[in-house]
Amino acid sequence: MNQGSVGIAVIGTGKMGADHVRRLTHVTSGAHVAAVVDLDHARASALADGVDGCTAYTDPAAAMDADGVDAVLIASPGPAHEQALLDALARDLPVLCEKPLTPDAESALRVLKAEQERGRRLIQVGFMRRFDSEYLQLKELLSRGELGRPLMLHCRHRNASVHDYFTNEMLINDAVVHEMDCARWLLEQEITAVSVFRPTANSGAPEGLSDPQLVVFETDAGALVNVEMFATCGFGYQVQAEAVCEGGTARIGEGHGMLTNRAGRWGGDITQDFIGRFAEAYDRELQRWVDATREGRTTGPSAWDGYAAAAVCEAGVTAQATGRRTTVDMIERPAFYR
Ligand code: ISE
Repeated sequence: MNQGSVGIAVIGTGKMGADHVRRLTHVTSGAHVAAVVDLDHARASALADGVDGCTAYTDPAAAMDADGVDAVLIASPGPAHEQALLDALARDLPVLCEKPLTPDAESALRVLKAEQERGRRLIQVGFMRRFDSEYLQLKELLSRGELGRPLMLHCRHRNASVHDYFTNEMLINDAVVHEMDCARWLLEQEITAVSVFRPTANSGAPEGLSDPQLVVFETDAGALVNVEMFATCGFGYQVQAEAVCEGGTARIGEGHGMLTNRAGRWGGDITQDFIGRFAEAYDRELQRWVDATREGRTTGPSAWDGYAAAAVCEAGVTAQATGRRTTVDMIERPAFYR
């Protein structure tokens, strides 16, 4: 590491990758972007030009082999993740991989196997909600047990809009996947079955997308989690959760920012996308990853969490397509990830 600063190769320079390059350059301490990678060389070069000492590549493996690259941040589309993860593991490089770990459980298992063969954890999965201050508060409250056993979680996940190419499967794999991870993490329970219900579709949704959808998870300890997933609500980005426990309830995500009174009305702003809503969570996530990497450790959501989410997504997509309650097919958690 150059004077203790972690040199990072950022793979993928779309919305998320570009935002992480900005963050690593201007917000995170102890790290710098040494390389950016994109199949679109012009896009990677334009980004690299704005960062001192950063080189643009089109091949992830070439960037990983470059002098001064100590760690990898994967923000490319999901289907490209497996190869990039295996390349990073083969080079013993710590990785922060945006979700999904990989697009399906079978490929996620290959990644788990490769990581276990290295003999130590190297992968952190980018489930950023685990770093959001409100989610952390809720987690802390549930862990202290003051409210008693959690029985239900009510979740709402609303996007203002989505691209025209957004599909029903993406609604599960791209969006509801966050609730799968949060439910597992908050409740410390595994999801065992998924059901999906579709009310009358919003006529403003892209062709072929049935939106909103109501997704229900059952857990191995008997809790129920319901998720209102509304990807085209039109008014903004909202992520809310309420835990219902034996001794009380706790709710987060109300977005109590500044409230104004004006012309006979009161109100406030609604964030418009996840980059804004979870800005602070992304900052904390990256800082913790860099700090752990500098100490030679890997923390945060693991490849196991990425695999578990992929397995639940598979059940979710089947439940959505068939209209039937679908059980989750998962391997036993290996001792390595306990
Ligand atoms: C997007 O890919 C994300 O990861 C966001 O966090 C999520 O809220 C959004 O629905 C997804 O499309």
